[in-house]
Amino acid sequence: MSRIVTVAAAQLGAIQKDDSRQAVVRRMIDLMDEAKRQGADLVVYPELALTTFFPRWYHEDRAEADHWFEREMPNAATGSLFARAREHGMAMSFGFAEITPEGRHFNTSILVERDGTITGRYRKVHLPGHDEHDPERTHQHLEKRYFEPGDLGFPAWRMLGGVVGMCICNDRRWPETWRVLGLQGVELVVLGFNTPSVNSQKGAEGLEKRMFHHKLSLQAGAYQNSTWVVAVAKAGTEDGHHLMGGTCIVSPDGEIVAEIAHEDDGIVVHPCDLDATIFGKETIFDFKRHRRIEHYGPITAQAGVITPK
Ligand code: CDV
Repeated sequence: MSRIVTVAAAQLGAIQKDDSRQAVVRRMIDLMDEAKRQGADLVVYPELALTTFFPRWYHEDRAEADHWFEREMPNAATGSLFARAREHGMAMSFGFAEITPEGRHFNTSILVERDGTITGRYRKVHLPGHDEHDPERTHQHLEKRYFEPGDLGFPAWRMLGGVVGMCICNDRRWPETWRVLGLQGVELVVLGFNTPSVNSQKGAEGLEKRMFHHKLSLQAGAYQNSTWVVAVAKAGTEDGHHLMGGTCIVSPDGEIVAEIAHEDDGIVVHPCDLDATIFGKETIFDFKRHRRIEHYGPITAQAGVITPK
């Protein structure tokens, strides 16, 4: 039986503060229709796909940001997206800001089966940025103000004939993310990102360097865990703030096999052969044979650095 999953990475261009969820969902449906025309089984959208990247805006009263959050999924704004996915028999993944019935806030992404069932939910673990207004920065990045760290770990799910995992944006820079997914035999990792093209604390770190770090992280994560990776940007200039593109699909060998070179709405499609993950998993990255867990204690026992005396 073929284990080829044809994946569409569906990049969204900028979403302005005043753009409605309904307008964004229409754009997502257009991308999904194109993905269907190109034979995709799964369409992957970015982090916080339904709104502008609102953590750049400081509100003294955190509750003023609550209107960017979704209280249920699907909901009135996204119902048509779920309906179209069901019509196409297409699985999908997208990110959104989640507020739970208990009032907890998370940066979340979901995996949705071809029949519209939500199979997987992931809540971003590695929240970058800060939680108070920081006048030293060229722009704010207040994820730590508006979200709690995810409480679900890094699960993986059986889906589309393989093992699929998710992470979100900054998570891709952390080898711990990839290895926890790798230890579940993940064959496809999908992730969305919103990455400002300049470091808010180091102006000299611009687009070129940031793109390098982005691809370095994805390619290392893919190779070292022998998994496909689909990484999808929200790109372009949102209310004067530039987000880089860099949407791409990476093979289990760590090679970029498809990418988008612009910053607008658009898709790139690739047939991902899940069996291509087997060689790496059975040889150089056969974890059971080669990992030396007796030496890895500090990875879970300490967060910060302890230098030698
Ligand atoms: N949305 C993000 O998590 N962005 C971070 C930026 C702030 C560095 C990222 O890792 O791309």
